[in-house]
Amino acid sequence: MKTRAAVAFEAKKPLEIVELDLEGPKAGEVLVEIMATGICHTDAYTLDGLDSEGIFPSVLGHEGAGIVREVGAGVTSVKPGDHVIPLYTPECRQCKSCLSGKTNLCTAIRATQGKGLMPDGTSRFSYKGQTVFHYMGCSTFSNFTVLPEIAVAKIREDAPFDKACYVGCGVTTGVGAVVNTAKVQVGENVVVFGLGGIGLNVIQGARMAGADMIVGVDINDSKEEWGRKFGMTHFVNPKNVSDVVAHIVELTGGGADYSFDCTGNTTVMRQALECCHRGWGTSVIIGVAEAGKEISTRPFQLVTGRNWRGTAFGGAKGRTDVPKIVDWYMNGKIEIDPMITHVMTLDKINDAFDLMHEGKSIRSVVVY
Ligand code: NAD
Ligand code: AHE
Ligand code: ZN
Repeated sequence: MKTRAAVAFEAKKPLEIVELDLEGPKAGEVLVEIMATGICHTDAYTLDGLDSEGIFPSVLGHEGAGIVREVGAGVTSVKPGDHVIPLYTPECRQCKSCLSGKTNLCTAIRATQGKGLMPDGTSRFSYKGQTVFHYMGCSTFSNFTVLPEIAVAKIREDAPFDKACYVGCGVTTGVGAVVNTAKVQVGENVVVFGLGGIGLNVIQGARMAGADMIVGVDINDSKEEWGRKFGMTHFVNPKNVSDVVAHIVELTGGGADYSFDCTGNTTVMRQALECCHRGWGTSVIIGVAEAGKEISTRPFQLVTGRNWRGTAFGGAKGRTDVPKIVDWYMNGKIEIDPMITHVMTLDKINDAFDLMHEGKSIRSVVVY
């Protein structure tokens, strides 16, 4: 079949809207009509050529929601008509990682996914006879996409696609980092670096968990108002203080119980670790750093009890947790609507990247 898609033909070039050829689902795969997709900073990072796994030409996008239109042989967990969210972190429930109960990082298809291919080692997308690669196993910047059955979460049908799509990455990543990874407890102090589409979800996750102080840190002053809408109690612009770490340690009476990097900047990651409380503070890296970057700190920071860890997709097990997070939204436990600042059609998708780079959007959503 044909599908309209925004294709990343080359790094650092705008996406081009073209009609691609799409092969139907093979055994264990499903064809999904994407109804809406968010644009996450990770899409921009790959398009900007900063991703060591970046492959071109490819169909980016990993924060979508849609409807199953066709299923391949052997598919049993979803059927045509089901509403689903594509999962860049699948959940096979059979691999060593899934069975461990210790991680959400299913390894069933990670190797082919990282090469822009379906589990059988081929791509379903092509343009004028040339292969176009998948991205993060999702490729939601295409109106239709093919996904492994283990990489779709079935969600309730009354959830609006243009909001539910955000659960496909940003909401789950931010809220999940707080509740699944850090397991923030009532009364604890939280510091969030980077108040964008992810950081604001960390803030609302911390509010939901009953955190006491929720300190937001951003170099863009306009983010103060945004943070406060979702539960931030204090704001710090590092440009206005001489030493951001010392300032936060003072503000929190000794340091954060939990800090979160939502910037992808390795200097910020160090600050996030070092503003943690001596003896127990834990810093969670969410931000994705560009290829070649490394983190550093004095080992003394860890010797004296600070913990450094990371999280992907908020530690959420996709097929199990994503439907629950959609329920949280539908039941009013978490907010999504105000964070979606821009809605556009696919032909305007490059505007979403400009708005993000200019710090003018929280989330842009493309509706098909
Ligand atoms: P975004 O562009 O919406 O937000 C980034 C925010 O960081 C902006 O408000 C910006 O002003 C702020 N910022 C930039 N430099 C800063 C600095 N030096 N100090 C303080 N604040 C600074 O991006 P997003 O969509 O929220 O994504 C944030 C990061 O999370 C990206 O690196 C993205 O790739 C990553 N991410 C990771 C996961 C995961 O599973 N680990 C999932 C989604 C996104
Ligand atoms: N490809 C990059 C790493 C990118 C990365 O860390 N991705 C996150 C999700 S970001 C969503 O916006 C993730 O899930 N990581 C776990 C995984 O298995 O990819 C690189 O450095 O090569
Ligand atoms: Zn993302």
